[in-house]
Amino acid sequence: MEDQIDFRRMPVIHPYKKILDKAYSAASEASTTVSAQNKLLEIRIKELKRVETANEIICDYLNKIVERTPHVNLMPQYYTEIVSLAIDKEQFKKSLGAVRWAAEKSKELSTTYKKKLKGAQARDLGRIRSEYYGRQSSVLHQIRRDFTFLEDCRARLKNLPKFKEMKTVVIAGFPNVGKSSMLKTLTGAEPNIQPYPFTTKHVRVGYIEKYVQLVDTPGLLDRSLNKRNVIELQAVLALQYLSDMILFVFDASETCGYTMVEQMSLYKEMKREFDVPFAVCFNKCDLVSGDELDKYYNKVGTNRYQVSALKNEGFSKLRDFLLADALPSKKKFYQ
Ligand SMILES: Nc1nc2c(ncn2[C@@H]2O[C@H](COP(=O)(O)OP(=O)(O)OP(=O)(O)O)[C@@H](O)[C@H]2O)c(=O)[nH]1
Ligand SMILES: [Mg+2]
Repeated sequence: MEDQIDFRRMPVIHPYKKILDKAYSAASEASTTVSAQNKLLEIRIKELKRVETANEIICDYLNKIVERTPHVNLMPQYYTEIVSLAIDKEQFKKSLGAVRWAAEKSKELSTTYKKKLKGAQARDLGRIRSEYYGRQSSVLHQIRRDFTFLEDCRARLKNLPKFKEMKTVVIAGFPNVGKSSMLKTLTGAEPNIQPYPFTTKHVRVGYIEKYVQLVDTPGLLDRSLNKRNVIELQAVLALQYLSDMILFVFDASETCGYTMVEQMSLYKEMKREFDVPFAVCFNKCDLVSGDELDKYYNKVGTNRYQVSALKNEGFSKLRDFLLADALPSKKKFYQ
């Protein structure tokens, strides 16, 4: 499945004239290698060689596009939804269908014209081959817009974030609460950074002992859920489809610029929206006293932790909790 949804495998889709130029010049070159004692026979073989070579290059290229382009129908649902935000999914299917059609049509043309060349009078050979070139060019001309469209899709989709199939915890919360700092502290290593298409925003992915995947979304959740733009929606969809758990981060010190009341209301909104287990972290506890936190601490369920990402304090219990149902002995769904 991973291979099928890697848009990086798609070949660059060149303008159709470039493919034709390449095919016809390779055809001319290949024909120069042909020689036969009988001059008439040589001309026939040369023309056959041209048709064959041009067809091989064109069909190989078209088939490569079809084979290496991920098929929308075979993708997991969350991926299809993200793809639909980036491109016109129906047009994508049609354009891929058009390339498949062109590959079949090109094969058919070469068979027809090779037959014609074999049975034709010597004086007609050149004309027949150029008729073949004309018809082959027209097949690619007909799908020129599909080429442009697919190339545009490739450019947009090649950078879609990739995730592994394992327990996935998405870190969420207002901007500046310390989500990225927590990812770094929890996973130790520098996270692997994945770009979102059309934007400078990135998602960061880190791993706890190879068993838990942590996804850090950029500071998106600063508006209520109905006012999102496309990029924000992508992150929300990723949350919806990827997460086995959401780790909601509060900035207990409020230095992020959002009050605890505002943060609590986002937390409640997310609890309503996402039907997955939540764990809650009160971060920046180095800046506040425990008493100040009490009234919020009791409102967030039992999976709650007080930490300081800056000082690397309070993480061992949280780490154990996140690992608890993902370790190999307990793995049920993630292998
Ligand atoms: N005092 C203190 N500062 C912290 C702590 N954790 C993070 N910070 C600081 O808070 C600021 C924001 O941290 P980030 O980790 O970038 O926050 P973020 O939630 O990823 O921010 P966005 O990506 O914009 O949503 C940085 O200046 C951090 O150094 C903490 O535990 N204590
Ligand atoms: Mg961040």
